[in-house]
Amino acid sequence: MWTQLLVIVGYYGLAAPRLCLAFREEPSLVETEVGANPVQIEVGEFDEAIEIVEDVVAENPCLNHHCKKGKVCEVDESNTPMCVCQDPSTCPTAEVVFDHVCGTDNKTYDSSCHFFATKCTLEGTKKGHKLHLDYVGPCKYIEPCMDSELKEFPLRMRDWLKNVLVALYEHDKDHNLLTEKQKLRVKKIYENEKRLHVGHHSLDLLAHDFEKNYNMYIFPVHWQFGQLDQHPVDGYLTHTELSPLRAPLIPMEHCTTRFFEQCDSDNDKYIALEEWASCFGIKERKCRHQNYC
Ligand SMILES: *[C@@H]1O[C@H](CO)[C@@H](O)[C@H](O)[C@H]1NC(C)=O
Ligand SMILES: [Ca+2]
Ligand SMILES: [Ca+2]
Repeated sequence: MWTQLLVIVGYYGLAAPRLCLAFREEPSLVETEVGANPVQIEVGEFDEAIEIVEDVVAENPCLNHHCKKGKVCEVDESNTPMCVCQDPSTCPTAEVVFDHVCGTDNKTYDSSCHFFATKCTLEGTKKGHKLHLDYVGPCKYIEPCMDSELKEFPLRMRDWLKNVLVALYEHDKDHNLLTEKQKLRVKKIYENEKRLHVGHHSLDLLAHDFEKNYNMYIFPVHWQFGQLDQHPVDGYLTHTELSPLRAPLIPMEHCTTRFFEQCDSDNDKYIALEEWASCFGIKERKCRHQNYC
């Protein structure tokens, strides 16, 4: 499965903004709506028009008011902006099955918009607190993950993370997916002739390679953590932060859920950098900021 997943990697890498947008529960900028405002687009040369824009901004306090996913901005009688739950029926209709998402309640939602709007209506309840976006696509039967399979999971995923990064590096000639500093680190892996190339490798070989070329795996593991740890950047992954990686993976890799559950070894619902590293067999190192590891 992980070999096929490389296709997604390209996808994951290139479409990362889409995935992030789809699953981020953090305040999404209302800027998109500003951009969509034809008054603004057409101003440009006309001074009068610019004044109109200022009026619009002054009149509509919602333009600069950010609401988190599942909420929309509305003004009350005193023209004060506030975030209220979005009515799910105002969500754009899902066009493809891929837009559907499965909640942790094992219910299929038309889109992530429908999901977050529904979650919002449950805010403050125990049910709402426990409800998360589980995975991409309609709910389906996911076969149980056996202990033996769970043991294989980090070996394959570690190899996959390394391949993801190398693939991103290769694509990066056109896109700026990696920073210069990151490129230098991946270049070392990419150019290392001892690198295990993409393919279906036996577990023995994967384990052997990890032992032999341990250093090649450190950066990919830390890099992925840094990619996910964004809201906020604090060395911990929440369920929402983990979502861009977890949600597309679950339908294809049935051990994903168990793996990340056991990765949270102290069971506090957060995956700390130390927990993450140790899940992948990376020894703890003395570095506070994962970007420099
Ligand atoms: C979740 O729903 C799917 C599709 O309706 C079903 O096949 C599956 O068995 C359900 N899973 C659980 C854990 O109830
Ligand atoms: Ca975080
Ligand atoms: Ca934890």
